[in-house]
Amino acid sequence: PKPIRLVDYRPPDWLVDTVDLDIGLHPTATVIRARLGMRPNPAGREGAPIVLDGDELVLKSLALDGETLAGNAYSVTPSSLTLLAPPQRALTLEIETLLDPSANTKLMGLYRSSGTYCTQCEAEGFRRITYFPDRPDVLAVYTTRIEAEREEAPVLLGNGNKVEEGELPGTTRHFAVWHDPWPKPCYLFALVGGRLDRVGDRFVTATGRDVELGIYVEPGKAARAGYAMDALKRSMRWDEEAFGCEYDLDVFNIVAVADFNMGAMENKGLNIFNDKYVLASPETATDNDYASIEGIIAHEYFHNWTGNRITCRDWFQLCLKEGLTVFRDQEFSADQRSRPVKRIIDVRLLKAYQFTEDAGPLAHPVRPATYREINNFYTATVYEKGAEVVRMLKTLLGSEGFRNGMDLYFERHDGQAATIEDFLACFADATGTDLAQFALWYAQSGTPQLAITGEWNPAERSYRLDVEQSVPPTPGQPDKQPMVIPLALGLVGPSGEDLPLTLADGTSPAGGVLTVDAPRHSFVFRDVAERPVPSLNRGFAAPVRLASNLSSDDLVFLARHDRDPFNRFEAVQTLALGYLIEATQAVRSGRNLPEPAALIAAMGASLADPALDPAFVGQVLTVPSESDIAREIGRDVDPDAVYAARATLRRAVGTALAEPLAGAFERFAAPGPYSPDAASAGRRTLRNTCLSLLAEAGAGEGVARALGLYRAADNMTDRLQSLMTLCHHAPGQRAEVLADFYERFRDDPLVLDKWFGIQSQIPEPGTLDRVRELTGHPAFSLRNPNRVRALIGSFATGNPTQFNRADGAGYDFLADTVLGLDGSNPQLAARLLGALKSWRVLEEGRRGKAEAALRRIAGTAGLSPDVSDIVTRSLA
Ligand code: BAL
Ligand code: ZN
Repeated sequence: PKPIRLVDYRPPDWLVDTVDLDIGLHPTATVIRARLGMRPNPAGREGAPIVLDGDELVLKSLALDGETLAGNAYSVTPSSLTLLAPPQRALTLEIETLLDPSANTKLMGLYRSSGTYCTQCEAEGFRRITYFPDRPDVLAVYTTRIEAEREEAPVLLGNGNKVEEGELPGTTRHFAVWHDPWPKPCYLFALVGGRLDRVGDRFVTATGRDVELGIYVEPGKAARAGYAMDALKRSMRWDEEAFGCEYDLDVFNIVAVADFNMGAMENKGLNIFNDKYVLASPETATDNDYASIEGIIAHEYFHNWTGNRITCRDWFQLCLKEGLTVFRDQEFSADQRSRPVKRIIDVRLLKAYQFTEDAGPLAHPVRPATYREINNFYTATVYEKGAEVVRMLKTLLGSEGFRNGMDLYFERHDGQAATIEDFLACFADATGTDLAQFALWYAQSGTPQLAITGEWNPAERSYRLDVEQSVPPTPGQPDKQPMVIPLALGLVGPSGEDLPLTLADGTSPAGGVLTVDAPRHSFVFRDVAERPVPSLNRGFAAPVRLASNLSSDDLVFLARHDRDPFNRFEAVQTLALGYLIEATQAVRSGRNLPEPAALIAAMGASLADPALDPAFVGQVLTVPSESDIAREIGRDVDPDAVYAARATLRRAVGTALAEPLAGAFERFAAPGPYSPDAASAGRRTLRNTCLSLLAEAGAGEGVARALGLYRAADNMTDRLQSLMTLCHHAPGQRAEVLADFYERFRDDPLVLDKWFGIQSQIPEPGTLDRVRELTGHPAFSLRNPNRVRALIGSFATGNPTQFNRADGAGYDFLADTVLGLDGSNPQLAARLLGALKSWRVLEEGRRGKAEAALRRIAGTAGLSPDVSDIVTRSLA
């Protein structure tokens, strides 16, 4: 396909004001009758034809203002329906199409999941339901009549409010009519029909509107939807309080389905979810699952204002709704849980996914300027870096300025399809700030790097920071301009207190934030009587890589004393990464490994500090992942050496701190029955981290404790974590516990995913054969995205040594899977292929084998646009 370019944007030639749909659900022959009230767009081209998008549709009839159209009045291609010379006035188009939901394996458009009819229209799925101008800047009011067999689909749901329902006399069919008064783009259309159980509740909004809430799940699973409902109500209240956003319909429904390409979808008034992000019980869901459910329920709900009431003009603006909504859900979770720990978790994910993406061939700006397949841009860059950019706006403008900008955005653009320029203009206007240079965050890809040197001058009692910024070259962007980077910092004095930050001219940086907007700066602080240690990029306020002249002693000092908890954590991570990079080199060259004494001391001090939140300590004790180490090394990476270095460090920590680790494991045992709250979850994180270190070191009876925990567990967090520890560190026990786990949960698909995932991540040579064998397991299916991600996705992204086997067999397996899946579910196939995006950092032998696998895919005829786009960019 030809690239689509942002600069080519043109307003639509025709607008759609109303859409009336009449949908007759049938497993293989669903009939869609669409009546579109259209008119020429005054901002479009005069006399333009009506061009509608379509994909895999069968056109049954077409009428204009009630008259069937002659065959020569229109043309149909596999991707469009064109009315060649329509009258240039308001008109009504009636289109009848036929589709087969059961054959829709792409899970885009209307399909069936375990017999339930459901839809997914973002980004371009509505064109698989009817012919339509499938672009987000065409906003219409929808009325949807859904008809189905009562027996097959007693529940019929649509967008908006239900206005009518009834039986069809003399038949076995019934119907419901839903009307959504809010104009919306077609990507927010949804319908559901099925045999589902409902959990109901109510919510009274700030102005007293009574909203009926419903969560629909597969029969028998209603008891597992309680946490999602609670999270929904908390989200609705929070959005009123934090952003002044109130819900705007009488009904809000959520439906959980088992087969879903994404995590969830924010369709107006009818969110459809991957059931993984709705269903939870202590026995089946981990603490992380609960936290994800809370975050994703909030995310989709928050889209009601940031995404739905104000949508995107075109798909280049995807970050307008996604980056902003991720920022909002992160803030919500931070308010509901521990703010510092939430930030640590978010930054870990940002580095793992976004920094890695930004450093490889798939790097793209937060707002891309071109794409071939929009499905491939639902990325960590658009979502997570997009959220960081919004966070930086808040840091630079302050809470009040940020809120004023948001208020203006809602006021000015409600009901519109907006752009990033529109968004930034609201903040510029509300605060009188020039954001022209800041806008580069949306246009330039690559992770900016700050090189900072600090020097204390005792004679002048001053402290000088020399700051240099650079942005590395990325695909299509060899040269970069300097960015606006908020540098949040403190100068920590010898007693651990922050020293006053007074610049040479007597001013103090507002909120402790310096603005770095040139290639080089020197900041001089005066009245610094003692040598401070600078705490840089506090709270990870800017998503940048940082190199500084802090010594190992400085980092140990910050780990103990910094009042910014994020940087206390980060100091330990920086020490660990420094050690791991050196140790990896030592492994490769056969040298003795360095001693991690300073690092172990810093970890030990955290473990011993009773004032610290256990969840925080758990993070401190979690050393950087193999992919983090590989990314930091950046070239000529040998995954086996990385693994060996990391395992050596973990063994050293487990051995040296055996006693306090075992002590913490005992001390933080759960006082009562399971509760998913953040404090209880934090205790479990810490215990399980201690256990895993002990087991790795063969110390502190780690394996025996893990076995005990597995057997006694009353919750999935402990059961899964102990199972993982046993699978990795107690090969003798592995078969027995895996079989036990399978027998307990064989009928529970979401838990079975965990069973598949755990086996695919065992870091030893037999794993690829095991994964291959598991693809033949009766419970494995390429049709269920969760299952594919659990077994094959986690092998490719969560098992670096085995995926990156020196013989290339891991790459060949992935390539075979991608090619096998591409015909049925190209979106999922393209996602899996993304696992190869860092192939260029590998050492020569593996790099050659990875490239060969990519070239084999590239040379295959008939690739989907999704896979073709990823493979082409990966090889460019
Ligand atoms: N809009 C796609 C799913 C999400 O980001 O909410
Ligand atoms: Zn979203």
